[in-house]
Order: sequence, then C-alpha cells, then structure tokens
Amino acid sequence: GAISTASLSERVQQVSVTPPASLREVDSGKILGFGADLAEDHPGFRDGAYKRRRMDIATLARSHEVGEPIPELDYLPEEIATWGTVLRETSQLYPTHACQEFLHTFPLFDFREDRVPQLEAMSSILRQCTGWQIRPVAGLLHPRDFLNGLAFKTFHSTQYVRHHSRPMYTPEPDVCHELLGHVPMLADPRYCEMVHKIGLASLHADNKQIWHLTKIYWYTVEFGLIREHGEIRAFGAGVLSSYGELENMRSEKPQILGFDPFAVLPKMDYKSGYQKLYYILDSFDDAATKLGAYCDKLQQA
Ligand code: HBI
Ligand code: FE
Repeated sequence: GAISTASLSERVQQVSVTPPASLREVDSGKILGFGADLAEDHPGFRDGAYKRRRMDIATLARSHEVGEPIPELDYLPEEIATWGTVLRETSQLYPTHACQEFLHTFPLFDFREDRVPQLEAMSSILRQCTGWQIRPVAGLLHPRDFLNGLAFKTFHSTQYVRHHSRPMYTPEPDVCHELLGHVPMLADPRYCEMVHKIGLASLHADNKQIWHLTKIYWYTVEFGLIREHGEIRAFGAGVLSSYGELENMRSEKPQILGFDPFAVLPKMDYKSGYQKLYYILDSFDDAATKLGAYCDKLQQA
C-alpha cells in the first residue's frame, strides 16, 4: 500500500520536533484567526479604514527583527479613546478584584487614559523587573510558537487596538488585553517562573502535548484565579482585561476548581460569553512546583 505503518506512527508521534535554539528561531509569522483579514462577525469587518490600519500595523510587526527596538505607533484619537475606556472601566475593579502581585506591579507602567502605551517602553520596564521582553506580532500567534517564546522569556504581543464600535469586546488579543492583562503580571518574578515552566515544556512537546499546554496556559495565564486571605482574586489576563469577566468571576454563576496540571482540562470556550469555569491556585510557587512536576513527566514521556 501507499502508506506504510512506519510513516503513520511517525505522523502520530511527531518525533521530529526540532526545538528553536534561540528566540530568532521562533517563527513569529504564523498568525491564526483574523490577522488583518477580518471575518464577517468581527466588529471591524465593515470598516475599510480599520482594516487598512490593521494591515499597516501587521506589516510593521512582520518587519521587526529580534534585538531591534519595537517601532512606535502614532495611535489615532479613536484608538486612544478605546484604550482609555478599557483602562477606566477595568481599573475601577482592580483594588477589589486583582491579585496582590498585579496591584503591586501595575503602577510601574504609568498607564494613562490619554495615551496608548508603546510596546518598547513596556518591554524595557519588564526587562528591568524580571528580564522578560515583548516581541511584536501581527495577531493571534500559532500556539507552539507562542509557547516557545515563553521559554525565551518573551511575550509575543499584538500592537493594534480593538474596533472602537465595541470597546468592551474583542474576539482576539489586542494591545488593551496584552498591556492591561499580561504585562503587569510579567513584572512579577514568581509569576514569571510559573510561565517560564510552561514555555520550557513546550520546546520538546509533540502536538498532543502542545494542546494540553495550551489548555494549561488558558486556565492559568488567561483565566486563572488565586486565593488570597480567603478571598478570590484574578491573575489571568482574560479576566484582568475585561470588566465583565471581573464581575463574572465573583458572581454565583461560575464553577471554581483547584488547578492541577495533570488533570484532564475541559475544552476551551472562546465563544459563549463569560467563563463558566475557572481554576484557582493557592500560590504561584505552588503552581510552579506542580508545573515543574508535569514538565519533568513530559520530558520522560
Ligand atoms: N498570540 N498574540 C498572541 N497573544 C496571545 O495571548 C496568544 C497568542 N497565541 C496563542 C495564545 N495566546 C494562547 O491562547 C495559547 O494558544 C498558547
Ligand atoms: Fe492573552
């Protein structure tokens, strides 16, 4: 027959993953989801000027070389207004809803409603705090490349702003989500240790393991909660960058379970409103230890 048993098992096991040896070898060009080519249900689908703007910003990201400063963008008045709305709304809830680490690092970034922060300035603050850095990308990056970046203490960040018609909603990561949700947490060393473990585990993972790591990432880095003095606080970027998620996590609606990287994690739900399930950590140290154990098991598998 045309297909030998050997080639089949090879395809299933994906034995030939060559991990990147440096950040330069992490491909930042495989963009999933929208990129600049917006789908019909995207809020900016009918806005030609917005699509051209997205195309320009995508081109800028694609031309960026590792080691070069990230080019600054002159944000438009409507982009600044959108950023300002997201910052104003979400930051109302931070004192009562965000974890201590976030509340501690947030002021370092000098966020203001009248100015969209520049990625280069944010990256240089991170470098001083934890040695992490930002690399620009044109949209939602392929999970393997995105996770591999974390192994090199690099966070791939979009630079465009969501469509102004719906400031409190975006179907994809945008600069408001990255800078409010992810960046302050990446200024905390213990949090970074946990995220670094996920990145290192991704380097040698086969596709099935990448899928599990993507879910681990989703239920911690994106939607994770942490217990503090008997209270439930948010550290996940998808919660911290969304007023609705912040309210939802404290309501009676969602289920909240203890996090275990070895457990079977449910499929991620992007589409149907706020999360119905969150996982909660006891501490970042504890999570890094558990993730370390999971990663050791991956490497032995
Ligand atoms: N790409 N630009 C960008 N931002 C993210 O937060 C992001 C990503 N790609 C994948 C991803 N997050 C995760 O949801 C996992 O798939 C790893
Ligand atoms: Fe995110």
